[in-house]
Amino acid sequence: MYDVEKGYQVAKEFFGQYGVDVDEAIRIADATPISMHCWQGDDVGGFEVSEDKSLSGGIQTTGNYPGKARTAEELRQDIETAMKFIPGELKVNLHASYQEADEFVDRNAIEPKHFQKWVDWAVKKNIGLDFNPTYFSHPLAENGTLSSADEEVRKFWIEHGIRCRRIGQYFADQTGKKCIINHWTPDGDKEFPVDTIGPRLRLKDSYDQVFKATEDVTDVVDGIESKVFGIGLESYTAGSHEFCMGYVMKANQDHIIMTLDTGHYHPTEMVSAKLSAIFTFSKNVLLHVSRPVRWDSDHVVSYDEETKMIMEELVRLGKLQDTYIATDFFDASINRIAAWCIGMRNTRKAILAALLQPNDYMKKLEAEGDVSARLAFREEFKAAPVSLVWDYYCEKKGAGKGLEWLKEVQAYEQEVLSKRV
Ligand code: RNT
Ligand code: ZN
Repeated sequence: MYDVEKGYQVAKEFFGQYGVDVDEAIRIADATPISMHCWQGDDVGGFEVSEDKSLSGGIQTTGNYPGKARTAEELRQDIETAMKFIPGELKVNLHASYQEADEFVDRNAIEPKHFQKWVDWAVKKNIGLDFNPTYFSHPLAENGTLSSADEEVRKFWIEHGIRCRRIGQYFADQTGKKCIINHWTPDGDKEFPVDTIGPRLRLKDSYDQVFKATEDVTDVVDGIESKVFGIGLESYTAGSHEFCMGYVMKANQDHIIMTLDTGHYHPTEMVSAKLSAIFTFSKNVLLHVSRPVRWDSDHVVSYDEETKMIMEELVRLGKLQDTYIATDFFDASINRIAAWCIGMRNTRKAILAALLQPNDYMKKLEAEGDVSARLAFREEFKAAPVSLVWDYYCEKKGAGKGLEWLKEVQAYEQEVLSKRV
């Protein structure tokens, strides 16, 4: 029998050799909020009352695993199930397309009341809600949204952005927790455009208009998310990294920050390497934790080198508290609740692992020029017994050690998901 308590004691001795306080690491990892994206549960479909529910905008879910949530009610039930096995402080991240209305309400007409059930639920569970305008999966999104050359279309999406910021304020008022909004537009081109600046100037103007019209909104933070390409938009995106970074830096307002999605860069370009440069100029960052695999940006978060490096950076920069950590992936080929559990648990485990290192001591070695010892320490902690601490923490929180969660998720699949046809 695996004795979790004994494992924890051994881990304490191991980390204690290096002066690492295991309980303090657990405390901080537990208190760090992670915003769980709702859209893993229904393949980014949303619940608008409309005929066409197909996903567009350069993103795609692949797979046909049975049991996806068909209603917001089911989605909340699934989220609650996943939450049982995800320890630590959580928020839930909604998209505008997850509105609940009896009839079709277009994106330029949504109001807080269309999200009342989500709000009531969040208040009851004492969790914060984050939000995203849905600038995709819509007939008016086919030739660009906020960057569209068609002024009517552009106006439509500006209105959508404005309404989303007001809904975000409502979420903050009701839950008592700041609402983090993420703005991502897929706008781009399959081929290389001749006019590459026109769409960008319009996108800038659109964001300006959204923010200008909602200056009274005070409890919302706005991440601006870039992407190198989308499917069908391979050659050009208006909201490139340089564009978004330029926008955020020029805006120079505390609430307008960069969103870095770990899947949105060239394969050898690492978000972990960008963080300190951005923090040189910005107080906060919004992170979309994901996993790129070749062309895809949205695989389930893995406990991989880059995820761990990102969390190490945040800890060493002293920026864990200033970073809004959110997940963003969608896999339709596996049990969707398992996907959440795996991705969310990996995200928090990576935070814990970063805290279970003698970071101050390693900084001291570096400052003293002892680069050999620096490398030796870095390497040593790659195989440190993090999972002994992780299991203890999960068990304490009632989230199940090791793979205990898997049996329960499988049982839920049998009892609930398999009956959805
Ligand atoms: C897409 C972006 C964006 C979306 C969600 C659904 O490439 O990452 O964040 O995944 O808004
Ligand atoms: Zn993203």
